[in-house]
Amino acid sequence: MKKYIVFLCVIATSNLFAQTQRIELNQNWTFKKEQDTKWLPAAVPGTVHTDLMQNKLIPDPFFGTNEKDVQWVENENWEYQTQFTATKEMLANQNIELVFKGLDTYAEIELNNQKIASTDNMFREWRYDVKKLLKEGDNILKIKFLSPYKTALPVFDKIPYALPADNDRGEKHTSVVTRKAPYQFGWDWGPRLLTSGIWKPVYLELSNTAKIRNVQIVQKSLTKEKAELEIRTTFESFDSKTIFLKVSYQPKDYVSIQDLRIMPLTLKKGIQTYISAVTINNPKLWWCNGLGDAQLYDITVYLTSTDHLTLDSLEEHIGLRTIEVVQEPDSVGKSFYFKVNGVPVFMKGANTIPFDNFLPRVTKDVYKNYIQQAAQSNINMLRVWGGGIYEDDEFYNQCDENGILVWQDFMFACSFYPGDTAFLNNVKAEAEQNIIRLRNHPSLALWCGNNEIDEAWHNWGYQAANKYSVKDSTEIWENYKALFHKLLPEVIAQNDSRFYWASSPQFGWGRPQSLKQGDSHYWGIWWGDSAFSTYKNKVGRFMSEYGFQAFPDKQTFKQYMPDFDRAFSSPTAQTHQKNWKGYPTIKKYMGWEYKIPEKLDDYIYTSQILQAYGIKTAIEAHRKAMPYCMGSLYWQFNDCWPVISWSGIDYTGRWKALQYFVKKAFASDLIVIDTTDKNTDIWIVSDKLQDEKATLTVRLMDFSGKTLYKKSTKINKKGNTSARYFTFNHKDIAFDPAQCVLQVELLDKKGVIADNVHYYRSPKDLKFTQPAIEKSIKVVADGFEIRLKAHTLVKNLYLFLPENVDFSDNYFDLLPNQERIIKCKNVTNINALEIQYLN
Ligand code: BMA
Repeated sequence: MKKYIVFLCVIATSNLFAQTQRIELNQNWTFKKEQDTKWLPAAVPGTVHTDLMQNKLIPDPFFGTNEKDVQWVENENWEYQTQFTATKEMLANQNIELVFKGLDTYAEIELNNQKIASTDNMFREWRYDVKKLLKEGDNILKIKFLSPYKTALPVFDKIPYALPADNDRGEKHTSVVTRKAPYQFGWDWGPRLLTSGIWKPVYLELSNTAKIRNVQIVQKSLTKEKAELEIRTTFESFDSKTIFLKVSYQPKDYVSIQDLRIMPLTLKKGIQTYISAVTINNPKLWWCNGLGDAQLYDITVYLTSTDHLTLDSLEEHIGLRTIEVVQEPDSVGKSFYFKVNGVPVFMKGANTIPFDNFLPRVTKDVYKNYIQQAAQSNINMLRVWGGGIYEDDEFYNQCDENGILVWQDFMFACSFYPGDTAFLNNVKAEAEQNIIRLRNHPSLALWCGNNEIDEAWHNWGYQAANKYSVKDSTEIWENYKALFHKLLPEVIAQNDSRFYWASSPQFGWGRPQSLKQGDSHYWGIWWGDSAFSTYKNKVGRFMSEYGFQAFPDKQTFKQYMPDFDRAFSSPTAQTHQKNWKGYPTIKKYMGWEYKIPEKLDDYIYTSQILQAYGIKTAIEAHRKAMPYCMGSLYWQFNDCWPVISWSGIDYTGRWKALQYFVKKAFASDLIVIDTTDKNTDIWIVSDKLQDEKATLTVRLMDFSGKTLYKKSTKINKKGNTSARYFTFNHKDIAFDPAQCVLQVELLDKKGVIADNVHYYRSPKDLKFTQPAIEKSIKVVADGFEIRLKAHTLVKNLYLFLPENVDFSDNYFDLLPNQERIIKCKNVTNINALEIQYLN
């Protein structure tokens, strides 16, 4: 986390201060197709697609069927150019580097008509010494982006066999040789949009005497009394002089510097690392969401001259915590869980994909918003899945602040890759840079080599389907091992101390091994057409993927897919569903549980409660099985464009029913209702670390609210445990399973701390009566309160507003005679409120 000095336009900078300066080169950019003559305005950071859109040369690729009309863009070369002024004072600096935080992907860079370099990896940062190339006055920086598809073809064509890459929708699957975000080549929830451009900041970095390259903060020990840290500062010096290295630390947001260590250094020219030690007394620990504060400390390293003039500084936010991945043999297989600060913690979370196809649109505010929504959903872990990008710093900053741990994949997914030296060296540099960039984040929990590649090779028939010769097949697997069993673990060991896991999952699909050890992706539901109830049996040690699709919000259809048709046959409907079995699978499962609606709006709504019901079943089964199972990460948290997908939050930021259900299913206290033909068992899962006294209330009622059975019991709820607390036998109670609902509540002195409901038949077999809903709306300080009540059951009551508003709850069951008050923020027109429910 370098501190940037941002100049909005290039201005003359004085050399009076010797401190390293960064001068953003984000102004005056123009672009054109290589063979065109007219230069057009461009935004940097940006992408060629967003520039073309801005200049009205292509339509919005996210709208209707436009995706297909913009495919030509990937086959062209694009030129970008800017002019900036360099002053005499700027040129007087000892070291001047031109820094690109990210170039997408095949770029040729020229400064003042002199070629500087070619690049070939979107995930790398590029730095060039340009002191000799700059001149006083006007300078011209030009970057030619070569077609990401065509440029890769000659490399691809040299490989004598087909490397699998099933999601790549190009004529040739060049994604396997291109270090570019895999999802951009097409995925089963994403369009094919091969962007080009300066997708991250570009600036000149001016330094004198010495500058910091990076800082590694290593926690040597952590006790209640003290944290011992080692600060490894790597810097480059341009002189042989004596300077000071100062390290300050303070709890984040403290105004005054708490501690400052000053060390004199004698510089040698070149790159060197200096290690200093810092002890923090009475440390406050960093905890993950739900278990305590995510306390951060600011550590700043300064290089100063002997007269205390700052030469360079770098600030990092760290958290003091321990984290372990525990794999101990047990009677079944081997455990797989995370211990944070010595405590086993059940990981509740989701898989993220990139937040847009046009990445520079994902601003700091967008990240903040999404990560805060994850925290509000009681999530304590997000997996940055290997088919996207190493996320922006802000993603990890927000995870640090919100106590969300990150399972970090390297960017390899569902494909095989070449093993030649050039490819491996490119990946090595990519891995080194990203490990160094991310390693000080307390949120970072583990490194994982790839998504599903090991599993695909051994168990999904990738090897068999391609009919490889023994020689080719051996080579492909040797290349796999060179990358994921050798190169990546070695680079990690050199630069970080975190746990490395070669592939997620270790085993998949609910095969016997996958339920006994390692992490597991369970796709028997959706891909294998098994019923939702199968989630209860297929519980492994750490469920890192499982999911089910639903339609996005109906307003998202209005905005991006107005001509979407209920038969799902229109070109728009075909464009916005990327999974070949998507529509029929949703319909098949819907038919098992619900009456299939005729109208599109009803279908959208039903698909959402279907998905929410399915994933709730999974999460409850996973948490109930703790400590056998210690993690549940559903697929998938978000979308990158408007689409029918597995996400809980759609592209426009609107919550599907799933996200409201997840929030409840991931709460610290969870009630799980488990039934057989004979009994109903009530389990409570508590993630709180301490035991608590509570009251458990069980009430079975018919749909008009008549109580058929009621029982209240005092319990001692065990901390960090799942246990059964109550059972009743069905034969003791007379009830019609098609017309009754079981309500279970857990109360402490202050009121309800958890609740859940259960039905003894599928929704399609329930005999509803038409409810009369009483509704009143009150204006409150930050929005509205909607009071709702009905004398008969209202199942899955859905509040809809065309605006993207924040409802405190939605898609909930309004029980007979129960009053619910729903808070609603960010609303301008509450009169547009609509209510929908299941009938
Ligand atoms: C998972 C992911 C993705 C995919 C999803 C849905 O296994 O890793 O590759 O999008 O399944 O099919």
